[in-house]
Amino acid sequence: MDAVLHPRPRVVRIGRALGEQLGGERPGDSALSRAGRAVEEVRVAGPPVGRQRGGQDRAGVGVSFGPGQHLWKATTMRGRLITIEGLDGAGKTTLADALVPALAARGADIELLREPGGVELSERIRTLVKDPALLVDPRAEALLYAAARAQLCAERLAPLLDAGRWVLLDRFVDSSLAYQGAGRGLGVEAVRAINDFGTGGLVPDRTLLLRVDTATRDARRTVRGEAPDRLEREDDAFFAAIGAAYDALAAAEPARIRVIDARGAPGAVLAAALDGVADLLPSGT
Ligand code: ATM
Repeated sequence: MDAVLHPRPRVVRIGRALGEQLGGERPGDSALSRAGRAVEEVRVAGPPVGRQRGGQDRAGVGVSFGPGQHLWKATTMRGRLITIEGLDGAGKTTLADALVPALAARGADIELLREPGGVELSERIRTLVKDPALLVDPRAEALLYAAARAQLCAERLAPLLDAGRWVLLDRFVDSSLAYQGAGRGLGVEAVRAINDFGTGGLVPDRTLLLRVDTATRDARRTVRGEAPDRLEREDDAFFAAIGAAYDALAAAEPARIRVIDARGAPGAVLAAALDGVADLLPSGT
């Protein structure tokens, strides 16, 4: 999938040895051997490409010619992973509900998922981590979010992306980096490490970071009128640390993370979000 650390062409070749390097899949099992997969690209390459992505490069076929030189035959149209991030009250849900039909109208075969959640185990973990009656140590909290994410990746995300679908995901690893890494003070790199383990290193193609001021957040949460969950009971310093961490992540990865001013009306936020993913859309839309 293109949703990876190193945005290189997605290629897989025929040949048992190579197939095994690309995550252990045998040639006959490849997703491209199934019907209806579009071919994206043909090229010649030297050393194995995508090995570092492990099982993420399983779709496709190709031909190996000999030591160090291979015809990387075909790549498949892979799905896209778009994530939405931001503090509670930033308007993630409102944006997600509008963005799905807007992207579908522009040719994306898209599914909306949320974190923690999206599959049974992860939804149950969601109930646990939000429960104000539970004592949850910060490290346990980080591991619970990572476990929910690992299950979502294995059970739902990877199959959807492998099948060429788009996924709009309400929160992903950046939430853990900001909330557990910075908010809980566990350290961004420590939290990144457990999430790399959980996701196999999956990185979104694009992340839309909704930024709002505290007054706007408070007003929106008041309108919602819901009882605060376990995390929402934290103090201002907790959320200030999370906001600062999100800003630092965006500054470190400007190509992936697009910051959106989410103080405005839903239509304006949607327009900014569409602008933020325009380059990923099928051409001509
Ligand atoms: P939502 O209510 O935005 O879906 O998220 C659930 C809570 O879990 C949210 N709480 N607040 N405020 C953010 C928090 N969360 C983390 O702390 N770490 C994570 O990795 C994720 C995905 C969510």
